Amino acid sequence: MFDNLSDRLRHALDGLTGRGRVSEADVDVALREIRLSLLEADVNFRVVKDFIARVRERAVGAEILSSLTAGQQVVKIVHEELITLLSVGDRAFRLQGNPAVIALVGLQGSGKTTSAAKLARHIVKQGRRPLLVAADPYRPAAADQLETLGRSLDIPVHRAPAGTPVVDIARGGIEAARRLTRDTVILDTAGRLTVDEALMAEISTVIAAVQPIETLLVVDAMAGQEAVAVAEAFAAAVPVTGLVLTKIDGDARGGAALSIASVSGLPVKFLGTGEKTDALEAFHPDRLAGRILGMGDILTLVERAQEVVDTSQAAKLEEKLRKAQFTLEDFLEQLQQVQKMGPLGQIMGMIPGMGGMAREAEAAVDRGDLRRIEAIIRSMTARERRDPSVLTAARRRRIAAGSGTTLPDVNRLIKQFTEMQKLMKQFAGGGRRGAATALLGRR
Ligand SMILES: Nc1nc2c(ncn2[C@@H]2O[C@H](COP(=O)(O)OP(=O)(O)OP(=O)(O)O)[C@@H](O)[C@H]2O)c(=O)[nH]1
Ligand SMILES: [Mg+2]
Repeated sequence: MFDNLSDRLRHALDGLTGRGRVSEADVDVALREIRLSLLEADVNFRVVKDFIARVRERAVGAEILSSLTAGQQVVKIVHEELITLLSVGDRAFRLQGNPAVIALVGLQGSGKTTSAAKLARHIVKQGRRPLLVAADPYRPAAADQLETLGRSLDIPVHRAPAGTPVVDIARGGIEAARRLTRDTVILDTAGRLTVDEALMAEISTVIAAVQPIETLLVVDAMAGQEAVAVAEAFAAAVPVTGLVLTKIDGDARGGAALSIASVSGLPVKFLGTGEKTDALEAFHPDRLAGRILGMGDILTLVERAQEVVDTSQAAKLEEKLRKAQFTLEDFLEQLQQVQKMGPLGQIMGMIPGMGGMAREAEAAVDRGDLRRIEAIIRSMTARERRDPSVLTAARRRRIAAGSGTTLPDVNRLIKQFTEMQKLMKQFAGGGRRGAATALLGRR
């Protein structure tokens, strides 16, 4: 979502860091470019105006411009002000109460049901025992959707017959949680196409009845400035405690994400970064600011890796690399681990200095390169995976047909893999660092 903005901001700042001395006029040129890129990213114009004014005030201070590192210092100021802009309100996510009640509210299609499941998964990791409650009495399909998600996560879902008043569903959910000794209730409420009185009245009745410790407003970041207006309308009617910004992975321009907290006064607590239930991140202003300015976000990357990488498996892999016993089977396993961490482009964007290459990786994924490799390996027998030297022309043709690829695709993969194996053998004994470099170099 922030690619374009990120490119432009970095370009504007390069103009400052790529020189010795920096004058007030240089700062103004950069600020003009920053202002335009923020506006083009659909950031609220008042927010942009204040932001630029704050950066300018701090940057043209005499001590800074006369210093030899003026350019870097201005970049630092932009980074800090970006963090300030995103740091509105209290972002703590509270889970007090027995059970702790969390309500998700928002317009239709904003991502409430998906986010309910994501949050449930998120808190299970913290050792909680959530119960999902389908508090949408209008569409049985809505409860079905939540039930499916709950089943996939092994988290129970409470639902009530169609037409049950929503307050009764919510209360029933809380009773069910006590009965089932679940310590957290996540209420997935119904949405409407636009903010209307009936929706607000219904939601405020439910909120008043069950007093959630967190009432999270789910907003679709793709809606741009409209999302900001929605947040203001909800906040006026119900005691919203925070925002979940969804579809951050989309191709909208990012303006909503950057201005919503500052305009609405509501803290962003979570970001939805994909359709799957693991695509939820706690919101960290410093990390997002770093990502936008191309400084990377190693912390989020490490967290994701820790979540998905099985450490015993990693140790086994290391051993295999060292002994040069790495097979196509292991390679497939690695591909899957990387994919579990999320879209490749997203991952690379978090590595400092890799922002630019992220696009290339994404293109490789779009071309289906990874999927093709996976399909090819899956179409092999266990023996073939362990020892590609048995792959005769006839077998390769069978694999191509079975994986929906072509013979040249299969040949290329095997050739690459064999070369990689050769390299690894050379490096075997040279320590795992050598082997790892060889591996990465061949990818
Ligand atoms: N790409 C992407 N898609 C998302 C994200 N969150 C939700 N979606 C998709 O958005 C669509 C709507 O999501 P739901 O969770 O059903 O939305 P809802 O608010 O519950 O919708 P109603 O119950 O109809 O009001 C689904 O197709 C989701 O897969 C996200 O963070 N990224
Ligand atoms: Mg829903």
